[in-house]
Amino acid sequence: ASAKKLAAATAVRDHYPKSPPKYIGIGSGSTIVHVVASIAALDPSLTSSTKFIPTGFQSKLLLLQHNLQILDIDLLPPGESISVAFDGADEVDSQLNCIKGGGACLFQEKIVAVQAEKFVVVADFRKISKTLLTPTTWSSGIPIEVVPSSYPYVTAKLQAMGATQVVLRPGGKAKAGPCVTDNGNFLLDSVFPTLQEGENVVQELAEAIKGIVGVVEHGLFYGGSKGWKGRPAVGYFGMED
Ligand code: DER
Repeated sequence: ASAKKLAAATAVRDHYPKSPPKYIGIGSGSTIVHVVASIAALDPSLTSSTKFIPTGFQSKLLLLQHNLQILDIDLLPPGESISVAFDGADEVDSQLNCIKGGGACLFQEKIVAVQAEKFVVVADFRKISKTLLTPTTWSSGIPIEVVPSSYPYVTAKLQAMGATQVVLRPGGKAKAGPCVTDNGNFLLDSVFPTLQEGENVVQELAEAIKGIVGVVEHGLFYGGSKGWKGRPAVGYFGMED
C-alpha cells in the first residue's frame, strides 16, 4: 500500500490545483482511497469551497467519510468543467492509455473524465505495461458495459473481432447471477491478444468495440489529444512496496 500511498500523495501534490477549484472528479478503487485522504489533508482553503464529483457509491461514501462536499455529475452546471479528475487504473501503458473498470464503475468514471480539463490516473508500478493487455499486468481483459439483453450478441461480435475470452462478470459473493452496474447493465470482461505498439492501436480497438450494438461503454481510456481534453498524467512509481 505504500506504493499506492506515495503515488497518491505525489499525484495530489503535483496535480491538485494551487488555487481553490470549483469541481474535482474522484474515481473508484483502492488507490483513490489514498488520493482522497491526501486531498482531505490539504489546507481547507483549497477544498472547502470545492464540489467533489464521485464516480459510484464507493467514491461517494469515501468523500462523505472525509466531509468533502459532493455533487452528482448530472448537476454539473452547463458550460462548467471539472478542473481535475483523479482516478485509478487496472493497467497503464507507456502512452498513458489505460484499461479501467476492474471496479465496475467505468461508465461513471468515463463520463466524469471526459468533462475534466485534466485526467490524472494514479497507479503504482504494478499497473504499468509496455502495451495494454499484457497478461502479467492485467489478465481480465477490457471491461465492457453492455445492455443486459444484448450480451449474447455482443459476446459473439467480440469473439469475431478476436477476443480470446469473453466473461459475463459474475456477481460473486455480492449477488447471485451477473454483476449489475450502477446503471443496471452487465459487464463483459474481454481478453484480446496483447496490443502491439503503434499510433492509434488503442483508439482503433476502442472504436470497433463501441460500434457494436448493445455496448454502452468500454474500459479503454486512451491518452493524447484524441482521447481527452488534457493529456492524462500518471503518478506512479517503479519502486517495490
Ligand atoms: O475500476 C477502475 O478503473 C478503478 O479505478 C480500479 O480498478 C483501480 O484499481 P485500484 O483499486 O488498484 O486503484
